Amino acid sequence: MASLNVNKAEFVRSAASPEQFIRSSVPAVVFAGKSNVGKSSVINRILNRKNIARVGNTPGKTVHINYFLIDGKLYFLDLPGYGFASVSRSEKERWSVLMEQFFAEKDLYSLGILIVDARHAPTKDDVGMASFFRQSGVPFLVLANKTDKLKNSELNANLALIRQTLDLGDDISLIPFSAQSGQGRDLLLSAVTNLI
Ligand SMILES: Nc1nc2c(ncn2[C@@H]2O[C@H](COP(=O)(O)OP(=O)(O)OP(=O)(O)O)[C@@H](O)[C@H]2O)c(=O)[nH]1
Ligand SMILES: [Mg+2]
Repeated sequence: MASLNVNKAEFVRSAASPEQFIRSSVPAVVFAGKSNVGKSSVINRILNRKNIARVGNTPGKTVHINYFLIDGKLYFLDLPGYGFASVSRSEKERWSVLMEQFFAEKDLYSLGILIVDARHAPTKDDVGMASFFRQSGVPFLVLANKTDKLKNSELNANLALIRQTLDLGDDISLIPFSAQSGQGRDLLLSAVTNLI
C-alpha cells in the first residue's frame, strides 16, 4: 500500500469563490456535515495536529472551503457546516451559493466523507447530503462522530438508525469515530490512503 506522511500537512488556501477552487490531478477528500459535528476536529485527529483545521465552540467556525495538502499527495477540504439555525440569512445564502458552485463542478474531489453525530438521528440536511453524494457517483463514506459521548450499549442501535435514515447501501461504510479518543482513525486513514 502507498504511504502517506500525515505529519507533512500544510494549509494551502481558503476558497470563498470558484476562481479559488483548486483544480488538480492530486486526489481530494471533502469533509461535509452539519455545523459543529466535528469536521475540523476529525481532520486535526487524522493529521495528529491540535488546530491546523480551526475548531470552534461557536458553530459556523469554518466559513470558507479550507484546503490542506498532505504529503504533497492528497488534499483535504474542510467545508463549512450546514444547518446552523442562528446564523444570519445572508450568511446562509453565502454558504449555499458556495456549496452549489463547488458541487456543481465536476472532478473537484474524489472521495466524500459525510460526518454525522453518533448520538442523534441524522437531520434532514444530513439525509439530503447523503442522497447528494449517492447521486453524484463519487465514492463516499459516513463517519458517526463523537462516539466518546455514547455508552457502548447505545452505539449499535444508533449506527443502525443512521444507516437506515441515510438509506446507506451495504456498499457504503459507516465508521464509528471519535475525534476526541481517536476511535476509527486507522480505518479512515486507510480509506484516504487508498486514493493515492
Ligand atoms: N466529545 C467530542 N467532542 C468533539 C468531537 N469532535 C468535535 N468535538 C467538539 O465539537 C465542537 C465542534 O467541533 P469542530 O471541529 O469545530 O466542528 P465543525 O464541524 O468543524 O464545525 P463548523 O466549522 O462550525 O462547521 C468542538 O467543541 C469540538 O471540540 C468528538 O469526537 N468528541
Ligand atoms: Mg469546522
